[in-house]
Amino acid sequence: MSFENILLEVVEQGVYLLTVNRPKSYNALNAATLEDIHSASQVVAADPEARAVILTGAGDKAFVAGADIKEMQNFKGIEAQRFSEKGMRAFRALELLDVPVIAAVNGFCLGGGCELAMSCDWIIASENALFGQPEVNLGVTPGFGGSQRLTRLIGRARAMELLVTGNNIKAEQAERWGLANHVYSAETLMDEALKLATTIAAKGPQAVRMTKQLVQRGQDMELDVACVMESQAFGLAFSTDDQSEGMGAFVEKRTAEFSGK
Ligand code: CO8
Repeated sequence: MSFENILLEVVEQGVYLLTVNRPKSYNALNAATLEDIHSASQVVAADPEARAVILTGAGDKAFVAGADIKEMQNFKGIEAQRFSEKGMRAFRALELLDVPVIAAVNGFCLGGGCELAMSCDWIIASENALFGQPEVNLGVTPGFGGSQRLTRLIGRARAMELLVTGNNIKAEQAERWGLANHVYSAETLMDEALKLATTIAAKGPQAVRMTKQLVQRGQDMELDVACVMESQAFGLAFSTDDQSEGMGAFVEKRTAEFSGK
Protein backbone atom coordinates (compact mmCIF):
# COMPACT_ATOMS: atom_id res chain seq x y z
CA MET A 1 0.00 0.00 0.00
CA SER A 2 2.10 2.85 -1.27
CA PHE A 3 0.75 6.32 -1.95
CA GLU A 4 2.26 9.71 -2.70
CA ASN A 5 0.63 11.86 -0.03
CA ILE A 6 -1.06 9.58 2.43
CA LEU A 7 -0.10 6.68 4.67
CA LEU A 8 -2.43 3.71 4.94
CA GLU A 9 -1.61 1.12 7.60
CA VAL A 10 -3.40 -1.65 9.44
CA VAL A 11 -2.69 -0.76 13.09
CA GLU A 12 -4.83 -3.41 14.82
CA GLN A 13 -6.69 -6.35 13.39
CA GLY A 14 -9.14 -4.87 10.89
CA VAL A 15 -8.37 -1.27 11.92
CA TYR A 16 -6.92 0.99 9.25
CA LEU A 17 -5.14 4.27 9.96
CA LEU A 18 -5.24 6.72 7.06
CA THR A 19 -2.90 9.69 7.56
CA VAL A 20 -2.85 12.67 5.23
CA ASN A 21 0.88 13.17 4.98
CA ARG A 22 1.95 16.60 3.77
CA PRO A 23 2.88 18.16 7.11
CA LYS A 24 4.99 20.94 5.57
CA SER A 25 1.85 22.19 3.79
CA TYR A 26 -0.35 21.56 6.83
CA ASN A 27 -1.66 18.51 4.94
CA ALA A 28 -3.32 20.69 2.28
CA LEU A 29 -5.28 18.67 -0.25
CA ASN A 30 -3.85 18.80 -3.74
CA ALA A 31 -5.15 16.68 -6.63
CA ALA A 32 -2.68 13.85 -5.94
CA THR A 33 -3.82 13.66 -2.31
CA LEU A 34 -7.48 13.50 -3.34
CA GLU A 35 -6.61 10.63 -5.68
CA ASP A 36 -4.76 8.87 -2.87
CA ILE A 37 -7.78 9.20 -0.56
CA HIS A 38 -9.99 7.75 -3.27
CA SER A 39 -7.61 4.83 -3.88
CA ALA A 40 -7.27 4.18 -0.15
CA SER A 41 -11.06 4.00 0.15
CA GLN A 42 -11.06 1.38 -2.58
CA VAL A 43 -8.39 -0.65 -0.75
CA VAL A 44 -10.50 -0.65 2.43
CA ALA A 45 -13.70 -1.37 0.49
CA ALA A 46 -12.09 -4.47 -1.07
CA ASP A 47 -10.89 -5.87 2.28
CA PRO A 48 -13.47 -8.17 3.90
CA GLU A 49 -11.41 -8.10 7.12
CA ALA A 50 -11.72 -4.31 7.43
CA ARG A 51 -13.63 -3.26 10.55
CA ALA A 52 -12.99 0.49 11.00
CA VAL A 53 -10.88 3.37 9.72
CA ILE A 54 -9.26 6.24 11.62
CA LEU A 55 -8.42 9.28 9.51
CA THR A 56 -5.97 11.90 10.74
CA GLY A 57 -3.33 14.41 9.62
CA ALA A 58 0.44 14.07 9.96
CA GLY A 59 2.26 16.30 12.46
CA ASP A 60 0.94 18.26 15.41
CA LYS A 61 -0.23 21.41 13.60
CA ALA A 62 -3.02 20.37 11.29
CA PHE A 63 -5.56 17.73 10.44
CA VAL A 64 -5.91 19.35 7.01
CA ALA A 65 -5.72 23.15 6.47
CA GLY A 66 -7.86 23.03 3.34
CA ALA A 67 -7.54 22.42 -0.35
CA ASP A 68 -4.12 23.38 -1.69
CA ILE A 69 -4.42 27.11 -2.38
CA LYS A 70 -1.13 27.19 -4.27
CA GLU A 71 -2.37 24.51 -6.67
CA MET A 72 -5.78 26.16 -7.09
CA GLN A 73 -4.61 29.74 -7.42
CA ASN A 74 -4.49 29.88 -11.23
CA PHE A 75 -7.39 27.56 -11.99
CA LYS A 76 -9.91 28.71 -14.54
CA GLY A 77 -13.59 27.77 -14.11
CA ILE A 78 -13.64 24.29 -15.61
CA GLU A 79 -10.38 23.25 -13.91
CA ALA A 80 -11.81 24.30 -10.57
CA GLN A 81 -14.99 22.37 -11.29
CA ARG A 82 -12.98 19.23 -12.15
CA PHE A 83 -10.94 19.64 -8.97
CA SER A 84 -14.12 20.01 -6.97
CA GLU A 85 -15.56 16.88 -8.58
CA LYS A 86 -12.38 14.94 -7.80
CA GLY A 87 -12.74 15.87 -4.13
CA MET A 88 -16.45 15.08 -4.13
CA ARG A 89 -15.77 11.60 -5.55
CA ALA A 90 -12.99 10.85 -3.09
CA PHE A 91 -14.98 12.03 -0.06
CA ARG A 92 -18.11 10.17 -1.15
CA ALA A 93 -16.11 6.94 -1.56
CA LEU A 94 -14.89 7.39 2.00
CA GLU A 95 -18.33 8.26 3.31
CA LEU A 96 -19.94 5.22 1.70
CA LEU A 97 -17.41 2.68 2.94
CA ASP A 98 -19.24 -0.16 4.67
CA VAL A 99 -17.12 0.24 7.79
CA PRO A 100 -17.21 3.24 10.14
CA VAL A 101 -14.66 6.00 9.58
CA ILE A 102 -13.62 8.19 12.53
CA ALA A 103 -11.89 11.53 11.94
CA ALA A 104 -9.27 12.25 14.61
CA VAL A 105 -8.85 15.99 14.18
CA ASN A 106 -5.56 17.38 15.47
CA GLY A 107 -5.11 21.12 14.87
CA PHE A 108 -6.32 23.13 11.87
CA CYS A 109 -9.38 21.62 10.20
CA LEU A 110 -10.29 24.24 7.63
CA GLY A 111 -12.11 24.39 4.31
CA GLY A 112 -11.49 21.12 2.48
CA GLY A 113 -10.15 19.72 5.77
CA CYS A 114 -13.46 20.33 7.53
CA GLU A 115 -15.23 18.89 4.48
CA LEU A 116 -13.04 15.78 4.66
CA ALA A 117 -13.69 15.37 8.40
CA MET A 118 -17.44 15.72 7.83
CA SER A 119 -17.31 12.92 5.25
CA CYS A 120 -16.24 10.63 8.08
CA ASP A 121 -18.93 9.07 10.30
CA TRP A 122 -17.99 11.19 13.25
CA ILE A 123 -15.29 13.51 14.48
CA ILE A 124 -13.24 13.41 17.64
CA ALA A 125 -10.99 16.38 18.20
CA SER A 126 -7.98 17.48 20.21
CA GLU A 127 -8.31 20.56 22.43
CA ASN A 128 -6.21 22.57 19.98
CA ALA A 129 -8.40 21.73 16.97
CA LEU A 130 -9.83 24.66 15.02
CA PHE A 131 -12.73 24.22 12.61
CA GLY A 132 -13.93 26.55 9.87
CA GLN A 133 -14.93 27.07 6.28
CA PRO A 134 -12.79 30.09 5.32
CA GLU A 135 -13.49 29.93 1.58
CA VAL A 136 -15.19 33.35 1.56
CA ASN A 137 -11.87 34.85 2.72
CA LEU A 138 -10.44 33.61 -0.59
CA GLY A 139 -13.38 34.80 -2.67
CA VAL A 140 -14.74 31.31 -3.36
CA THR A 141 -17.45 28.96 -2.11
CA PRO A 142 -16.83 25.57 -0.49
CA GLY A 143 -16.14 23.00 -3.21
CA PHE A 144 -16.01 19.60 -1.50
CA GLY A 145 -19.54 19.51 -0.05
CA GLY A 146 -19.11 21.90 2.89
CA SER A 147 -22.23 23.95 2.26
CA GLN A 148 -24.29 20.74 2.29
CA ARG A 149 -22.69 18.49 4.92
CA LEU A 150 -22.16 21.28 7.45
CA THR A 151 -25.81 22.31 7.13
CA ARG A 152 -26.99 18.73 7.59
CA LEU A 153 -24.71 18.24 10.59
CA ILE A 154 -25.16 21.40 12.66
CA GLY A 155 -28.27 23.02 11.16
CA ARG A 156 -28.85 25.88 8.75
CA ALA A 157 -28.31 28.88 11.03
CA ARG A 158 -25.02 27.74 12.56
CA ALA A 159 -23.72 26.47 9.23
CA MET A 160 -24.66 29.73 7.54
CA GLU A 161 -22.84 31.75 10.19
CA LEU A 162 -19.62 29.78 9.72
CA LEU A 163 -19.88 29.69 5.93
CA VAL A 164 -20.52 33.39 5.32
CA THR A 165 -18.29 34.88 8.04
CA GLY A 166 -15.35 32.51 7.48
CA ASN A 167 -14.93 32.52 11.28
CA ASN A 168 -13.29 29.55 12.94
CA ILE A 169 -14.55 27.74 16.02
CA LYS A 170 -12.55 25.95 18.67
CA ALA A 171 -12.96 22.28 19.51
CA GLU A 172 -15.22 22.83 22.53
CA GLN A 173 -17.65 24.90 20.47
CA ALA A 174 -17.55 22.32 17.69
CA GLU A 175 -18.53 19.76 20.33
CA ARG A 176 -21.36 21.98 21.63
CA TRP A 177 -22.65 22.45 18.09
CA GLY A 178 -22.52 18.74 17.30
CA LEU A 179 -19.69 18.93 14.79
CA ALA A 180 -17.34 16.93 17.02
CA ASN A 181 -18.59 14.11 19.24
CA HIS A 182 -15.80 14.35 21.84
CA VAL A 183 -12.77 16.51 22.67
CA TYR A 184 -9.58 15.02 24.15
CA SER A 185 -6.11 16.30 24.97
CA ALA A 186 -3.73 16.24 22.00
CA GLU A 187 -1.71 13.54 23.77
CA THR A 188 -4.63 11.14 24.17
CA LEU A 189 -6.52 11.79 20.90
CA MET A 190 -5.07 8.86 18.94
CA ASP A 191 -5.41 6.45 21.88
CA GLU A 192 -9.08 7.38 22.14
CA ALA A 193 -9.54 6.93 18.38
CA LEU A 194 -7.94 3.50 18.59
CA LYS A 195 -10.15 2.57 21.56
CA LEU A 196 -13.23 3.46 19.54
CA ALA A 197 -12.03 1.55 16.49
CA THR A 198 -11.15 -1.59 18.48
CA THR A 199 -14.52 -1.42 20.24
CA ILE A 200 -16.20 -1.42 16.82
CA ALA A 201 -13.90 -4.22 15.57
CA ALA A 202 -15.10 -6.49 18.40
CA LYS A 203 -18.79 -6.17 17.42
CA GLY A 204 -20.68 -8.26 14.88
CA PRO A 205 -18.99 -7.20 11.62
CA GLN A 206 -22.01 -7.77 9.41
CA ALA A 207 -24.24 -5.89 11.83
CA VAL A 208 -21.84 -2.94 11.94
CA ARG A 209 -21.64 -2.79 8.15
CA MET A 210 -25.40 -2.99 7.73
CA THR A 211 -25.98 -0.39 10.44
CA LYS A 212 -23.61 2.05 8.78
CA GLN A 213 -25.38 1.64 5.46
CA LEU A 214 -28.79 2.08 7.10
CA VAL A 215 -27.72 5.39 8.62
CA GLN A 216 -25.83 6.66 5.56
CA ARG A 217 -28.38 5.64 2.95
CA GLY A 218 -31.45 6.15 5.10
CA GLN A 219 -30.83 9.72 6.25
CA ASP A 220 -31.96 11.27 2.98
CA MET A 221 -34.85 8.85 2.38
CA GLU A 222 -38.46 9.21 3.27
CA LEU A 223 -38.98 7.72 6.78
CA ASP A 224 -41.40 4.96 5.73
CA VAL A 225 -39.08 3.75 2.97
CA ALA A 226 -36.04 3.91 5.25
CA CYS A 227 -37.87 1.91 7.92
CA VAL A 228 -38.74 -0.80 5.36
CA MET A 229 -35.02 -0.92 4.52
CA GLU A 230 -34.25 -1.36 8.23
CA SER A 231 -36.75 -4.22 8.60
CA GLN A 232 -35.18 -5.97 5.63
CA ALA A 233 -31.69 -5.51 7.06
CA PHE A 234 -32.94 -6.88 10.38
CA GLY A 235 -34.27 -9.95 8.57
CA LEU A 236 -30.99 -10.35 6.70
CA ALA A 237 -29.05 -10.15 9.97
CA PHE A 238 -30.89 -13.28 11.14
CA SER A 239 -29.34 -15.24 8.26
CA THR A 240 -25.79 -14.56 9.55
CA ASP A 241 -23.55 -16.71 11.76
CA ASP A 242 -22.89 -13.52 13.73
CA GLN A 243 -26.52 -13.44 14.87
CA SER A 244 -26.41 -17.07 16.11
CA GLU A 245 -23.10 -16.40 17.85
CA GLY A 246 -24.16 -13.05 19.35
CA MET A 247 -27.45 -14.26 20.76
CA GLY A 248 -26.00 -17.68 21.70
CA ALA A 249 -23.20 -16.00 23.64
CA PHE A 250 -25.72 -13.82 25.51
CA VAL A 251 -27.81 -16.82 26.55
CA GLU A 252 -24.70 -18.82 27.52
CA LYS A 253 -23.29 -15.80 29.44
CA ARG A 254 -20.02 -15.65 27.50
CA THR A 255 -18.30 -13.15 25.21
CA ALA A 256 -19.27 -13.48 21.55
CA GLU A 257 -16.57 -14.44 19.05
CA PHE A 258 -17.83 -13.10 15.74
CA SER A 259 -16.65 -14.58 12.46
CA GLY A 260 -18.09 -11.86 10.26
CA LYS A 261 -20.12 -14.43 8.34
N1 CO8 B 1 -2.94 25.36 0.86
C1 CO8 B 1 -1.63 25.36 0.59
N2 CO8 B 1 -0.68 25.54 1.52
C2 CO8 B 1 -1.09 25.73 2.79
C3 CO8 B 1 -2.44 25.74 3.15
C4 CO8 B 1 -3.40 25.53 2.11
N3 CO8 B 1 -4.70 25.47 2.35
N4 CO8 B 1 -2.54 25.96 4.47
C5 CO8 B 1 -1.28 26.07 4.93
N5 CO8 B 1 -0.41 25.93 3.91
C6 CO8 B 1 1.06 26.01 3.97
C7 CO8 B 1 1.56 27.44 4.01
O1 CO8 B 1 1.62 27.99 2.73
C8 CO8 B 1 2.92 27.25 4.66
O2 CO8 B 1 3.82 26.77 3.70
P1 CO8 B 1 5.21 27.58 3.41
O3 CO8 B 1 5.98 27.43 4.69
O4 CO8 B 1 5.80 26.83 2.26
O5 CO8 B 1 4.83 28.98 3.12
C9 CO8 B 1 2.68 26.12 5.65
O6 CO8 B 1 1.51 25.43 5.19
C10 CO8 B 1 2.40 26.61 7.06
O7 CO8 B 1 1.38 27.60 6.99
P2 CO8 B 1 1.53 29.06 7.65
O8 CO8 B 1 2.95 29.52 7.59
O9 CO8 B 1 0.49 29.94 7.05
O10 CO8 B 1 1.20 28.67 9.17
P3 CO8 B 1 0.45 29.56 10.27
O11 CO8 B 1 0.53 28.76 11.51
O12 CO8 B 1 0.94 30.95 10.27
O13 CO8 B 1 -1.09 29.63 9.77
C11 CO8 B 1 -3.14 28.70 8.92
C12 CO8 B 1 -1.83 28.43 9.68
C13 CO8 B 1 -4.02 29.64 9.73
C14 CO8 B 1 -3.84 27.34 8.76
C15 CO8 B 1 -2.83 29.34 7.53
O14 CO8 B 1 -1.84 28.53 6.89
C16 CO8 B 1 -4.02 29.41 6.62
O15 CO8 B 1 -4.82 30.31 6.76
N6 CO8 B 1 -4.13 28.47 5.67
C17 CO8 B 1 -5.20 28.47 4.68
C18 CO8 B 1 -6.50 28.03 5.30
C19 CO8 B 1 -7.60 28.10 4.27
O16 CO8 B 1 -7.97 29.15 3.78
N7 CO8 B 1 -8.15 26.91 3.94
C20 CO8 B 1 -9.22 26.81 2.96
C21 CO8 B 1 -8.66 26.60 1.60
S1 CO8 B 1 -9.90 26.66 0.36
C22 CO8 B 1 -10.64 25.17 0.48
O17 CO8 B 1 -10.28 24.30 1.25
C23 CO8 B 1 -11.79 24.93 -0.44
C24 CO8 B 1 -12.12 23.46 -0.59
C25 CO8 B 1 -12.81 23.14 -1.85
C26 CO8 B 1 -12.00 23.43 -3.06
C27 CO8 B 1 -12.53 22.97 -4.33
C28 CO8 B 1 -12.50 24.05 -5.34
C29 CO8 B 1 -12.08 23.78 -6.67
